[in-house]
Amino acid sequence: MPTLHGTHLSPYVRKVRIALAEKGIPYELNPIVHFDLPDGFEKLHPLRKIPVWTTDEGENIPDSSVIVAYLDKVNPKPRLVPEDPIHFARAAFLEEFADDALSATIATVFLQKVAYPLVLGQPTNEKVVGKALERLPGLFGHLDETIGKRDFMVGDSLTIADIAIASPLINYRHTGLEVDGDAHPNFKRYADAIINRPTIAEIFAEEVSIYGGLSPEAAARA
Ligand SMILES: N[C@@H](CCC(=O)N[C@@H](CS)C(=O)NCC(=O)O)C(=O)O
Repeated sequence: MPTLHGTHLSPYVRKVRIALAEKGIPYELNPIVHFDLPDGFEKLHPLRKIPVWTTDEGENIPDSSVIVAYLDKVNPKPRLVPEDPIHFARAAFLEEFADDALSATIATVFLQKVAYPLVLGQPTNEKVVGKALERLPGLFGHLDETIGKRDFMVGDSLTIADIAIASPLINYRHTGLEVDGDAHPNFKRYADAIINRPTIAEIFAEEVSIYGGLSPEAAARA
């Protein structure tokens, strides 16, 4: 069986897991964390990052975007990377937007509010959280404008753009925070719907069952 290497809580690993769930591809998860990778992991990923996908033939495919693009070629149903050139360009940019600015900003909040206190026993640095939270309205604002009244970011079905955006939103939800519906009503409606999509809701519920309530706020809300 193919193996996906990387912890559930990485937004990049989760991107691949959502794509695998949408396509109904069976796999094993090797939930290693990026700050404690085994010796020799550079043979799987030269930059020692997660995720890596190991095929049945023993080919190691690094990088979430590359893995999803590969899976879309070997198992195109449902297609997640649009074929139409303009739809492809819009989805590829939104994937980059989510992987870069959105994931990095939410990761700062997630590490400070969840990972450092729970895993390392370090207190949350509220100043760092505050600075990261100042960047979010600009990012959510772009997504609010892009989604408007539609259900999907590109075209009329789920694409890699929606998956890439949903993934860090789950980390955001693990911190106990929600998109502000007064400031970003379109994006709030979209975020709630995408996180409740069965494949994504199942992955979110599995993470909560493995890692517990994560943040005190999330535990109080559950
Ligand atoms: N562009 C990469 C980003 C992967 C990435 O940065 N993963 C993090 C974990 S969430 C990591 O392995 N970081 C280790 C490092 O940067 O050294 C992808 O989409 O797979």
